[in-house]
Amino acid sequence: MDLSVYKKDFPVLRDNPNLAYLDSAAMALKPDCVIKAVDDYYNKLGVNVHRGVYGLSYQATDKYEAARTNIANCLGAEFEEIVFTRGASASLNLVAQSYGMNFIKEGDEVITSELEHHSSHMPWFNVCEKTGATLKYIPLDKEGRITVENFKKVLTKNTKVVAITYVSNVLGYVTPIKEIIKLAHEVGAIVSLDGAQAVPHMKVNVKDLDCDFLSFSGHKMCGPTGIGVLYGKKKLLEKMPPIEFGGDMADTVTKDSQTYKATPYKFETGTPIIAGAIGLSEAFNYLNKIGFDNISKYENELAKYAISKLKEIPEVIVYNETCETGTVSFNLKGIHPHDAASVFDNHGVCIRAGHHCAQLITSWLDTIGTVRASFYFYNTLEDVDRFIEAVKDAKDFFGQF
Ligand code: 7TS
Repeated sequence: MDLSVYKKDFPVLRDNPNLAYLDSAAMALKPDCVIKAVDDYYNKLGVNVHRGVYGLSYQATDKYEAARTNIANCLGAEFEEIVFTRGASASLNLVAQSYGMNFIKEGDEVITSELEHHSSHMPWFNVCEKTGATLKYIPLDKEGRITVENFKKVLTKNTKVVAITYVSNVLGYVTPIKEIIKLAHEVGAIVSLDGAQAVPHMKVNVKDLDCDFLSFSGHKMCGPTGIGVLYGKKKLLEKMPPIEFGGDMADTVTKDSQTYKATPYKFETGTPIIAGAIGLSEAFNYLNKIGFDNISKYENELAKYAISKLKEIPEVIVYNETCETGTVSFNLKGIHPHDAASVFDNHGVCIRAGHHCAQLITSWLDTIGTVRASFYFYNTLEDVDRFIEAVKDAKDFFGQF
């Protein structure tokens, strides 16, 4: 299977034919169809939704709400269960601020892991600090994975929330989430899933998973920046209070009282991210056409090829040899990841270096950071070869000192 034919759909790659863009875990590039969908909204509509009593505004509202319907269908969710946010971080914080601050109390337990991105773990650290609940960490296995066996060791009848990642942004491991959700539900806990690195790469169906919340960003799945989704089970969203107040979310307002619209609108204060939602819906259509199974298989083939080449270089430490997705984390012995990254730039290879906003796992790996190459379907074997040349060059360059 060769998905690199899709490379032609990306203006940045057409304009930079020698670029090896290996930083899709930070942000995916945007194909023509998504840019056009955003462009069309601004060119042909360009007005606010839910407010105007004129044709253009009705059309903009229809487009915006059609995006919600499409995204709900793609995830197996209901319309009312899709809240548009600024991104995964905003979605994860909404769950913690609304559900956590109102339904968690002293004596309760929240389970998370050292594999988390800061945006998954920190909101719950804050909730526990404020409420007196206890934050517990699933012990990782020797590779750094979350396992069902280790999850059972921290799960108790006091567990009220499990807040974990579906796919790690540093090691690319896939959490055995279905079994974990089942066990969490058996003790009455809810599961808030960080899907930022999962939804762009694999078919995710919330009904099949039975997760309570799922958060992700549009920009990591070929969508625009500034748009994200919080999926929440309707019965949970209905009982959760809003955390932001103002325009569009209010129902009736008097000097003595205020009431709010039903979900999802009570969580979307002010003018929404109209172009973002329309663009994200188009990104879902585009990825669905390529096929999520094809995407995950292809990017893992690229990662496996990269890992096999990296292992031929004795100075390289690979942290996630058994990774089943498209992410490779490594270091060159004795070389700071940021120093190594500077050499990559000279080769036209875009990668990320550092702690990747996941300091718990870089500490666990006993390093200050890693160099991370993250592949997507528009990458090619040639990109991997270019990347390996850059690794060799970095090794030779810093090896002189
Ligand atoms: N959760 C995970 C697992 C992530 O990888 C990221 C972003 C977030 C949450 C936050 O997403 P945002 O869109 O709100 O920023 N991760 C990365 C990364 O790995 N490199 O840059 C951003």
